[in-house]
Amino acid sequence: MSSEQTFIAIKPDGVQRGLISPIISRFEKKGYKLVGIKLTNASEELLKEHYADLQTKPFFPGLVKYMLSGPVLAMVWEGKDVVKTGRVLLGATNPLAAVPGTIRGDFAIDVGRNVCHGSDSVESAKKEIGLWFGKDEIVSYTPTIFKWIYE
Ligand code: DAT
Ligand code: MG
Repeated sequence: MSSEQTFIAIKPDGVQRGLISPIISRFEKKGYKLVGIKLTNASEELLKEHYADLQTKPFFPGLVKYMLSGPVLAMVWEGKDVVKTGRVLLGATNPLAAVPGTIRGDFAIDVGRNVCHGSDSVESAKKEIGLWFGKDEIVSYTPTIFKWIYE
């Protein structure tokens, strides 16, 4: 069993559009374990740090404004290969290029309203989890169904 963790967020458009339950459902049904969750209004400071690698991009101000436009559902999911596979569940950054069956492929059109975020590496997952969550907000438990999910 892997303890790899990733940071997954439902952006303000996803929250407003009532997409919290279908998005969580896909991670749950896959077999991943939810170990942290909170609905939060992110600060501008946090968002600028979260997207620090994009600060020189022309869309950066619009991206921060969008992320400030409402509450974000911040989550930490755990399991085998969850960073890479989590991004497969989300689909391509540009929803028009995202395959049907993925979250962005099914629920979004514009890249600036792509409803969800997922860490792109184990290293950025660690950074993002540390930014969005305190250590006491991450729980540890073993779901009893795990013997039916992992061999
Ligand atoms: P991802 O969210 O798939 O990791 P990213 O880290 O490259 O993609 O970009 C972060 C977010 O910035 C992305 O989810 C939506 C926005 N974004 C990326 N490229 C964009 C573009 N060309 N125009 C507008 N927004 C963009
Ligand atoms: Mg990214």
